[in-house]
Amino acid sequence: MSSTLVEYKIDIQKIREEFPILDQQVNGKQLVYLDNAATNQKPQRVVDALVYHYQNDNANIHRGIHTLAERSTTAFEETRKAIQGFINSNEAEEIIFTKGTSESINLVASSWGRKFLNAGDEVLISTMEHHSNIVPWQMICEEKGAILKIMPINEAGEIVIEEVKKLLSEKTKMVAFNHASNTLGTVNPVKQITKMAHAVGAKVLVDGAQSTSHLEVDVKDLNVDFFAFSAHKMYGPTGLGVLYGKRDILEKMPPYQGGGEMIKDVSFEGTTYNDIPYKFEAGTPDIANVIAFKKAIEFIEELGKDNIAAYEHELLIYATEKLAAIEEVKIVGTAKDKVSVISFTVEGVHHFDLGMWLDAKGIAVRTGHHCTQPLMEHFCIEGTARASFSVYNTHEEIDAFVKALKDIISKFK
Ligand code: 7TS
Repeated sequence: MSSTLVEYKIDIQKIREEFPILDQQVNGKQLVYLDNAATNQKPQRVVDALVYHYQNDNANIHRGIHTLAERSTTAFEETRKAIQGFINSNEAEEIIFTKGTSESINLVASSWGRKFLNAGDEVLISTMEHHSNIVPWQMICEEKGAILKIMPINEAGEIVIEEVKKLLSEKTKMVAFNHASNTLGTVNPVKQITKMAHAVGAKVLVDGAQSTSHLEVDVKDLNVDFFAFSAHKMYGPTGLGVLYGKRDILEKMPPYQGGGEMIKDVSFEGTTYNDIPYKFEAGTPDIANVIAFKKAIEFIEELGKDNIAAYEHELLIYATEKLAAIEEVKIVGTAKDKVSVISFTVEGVHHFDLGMWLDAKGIAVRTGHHCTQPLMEHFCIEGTARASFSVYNTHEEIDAFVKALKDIISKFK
């Protein structure tokens, strides 16, 4: 892992003022929230936007011509445009709203897979995928008689590129992998793997659930065919996600679900479907959350991805060094390039006990398999404890976490 410290401009006091939830006692102790890879906290402007929408503008979108419907529709579509800018897609129509990364991947596996996968075709995923980027592919492969293949990883938790080269062939139709691992923190070489996949004619889906709040994401530069992510992991509301897809591919895909909004004309004789993105947005979407999500994007853009990445990298290095110095701690995931996620095991202490004891001291970490059971199997472990940092975390919080961890370890000795 690179320890080069980059200059950043972060006014931590000002940032934390936007997150009143952080200022509370849990079990009689100051809350230290280090479960950001699961979901991070929402700045007040996101909460305010939700309340404002319901108090002032609430109406169903696209269908009404009255003023509230127009206001709601405009605000909803403004978020789509903001996301287009945020990930630098060609057009706002390439942005589809979903319930989250899971639904985005299910949409592609189900719609693209049903049309384009045939018996004997291969889908390539990696060892470090979240279940959301495994199970939908298993389901469609089973249905179509396609074969799921796995890109191996090394002991540091990095995809072995030499092995990927061997796995790719003209049979490979889809390569799906994460931009950053939720369990290991590994940042994967998206551009490199995408180039290799395209060279054999495969499409590429990148699960960006763990990258969009930490790293610069430019879908044009990455040249991926699909990019999936969740609002709630980037300071936005829960239950909302995005699927980016290249227009020419989305246009060839059949609808994912049927219902209102996704049609042009319906008769009992037959139905014509709407244009993208609406073809993939059946039913009333999560209007309020979409509108509030724009504020989360503004929050990230105001701080600047470079600043966020540099500050979080410093937190990562600081915490990694402190944890590595504890004899009983083993860090799982030591890739050169990581987002601010540290998984670890502690000799003699089960990760669930660790999570409970830390919670008793006000410290929130995640424990378990993190929905990456095949990855746990690779490392021959059942689970880990995981500390993950967002831009509002501080060095003092890491100190409190490390001190609590040391206290717990000494009790178990
Ligand atoms: N992919 C990755 C890499 C993830 O980290 C997650 C959620 C998902 C997909 C699914 O996202 P969703 O919004 O559809 O649920 N990861 C985690 C986690 O690490 N702990 O809780 C959720």
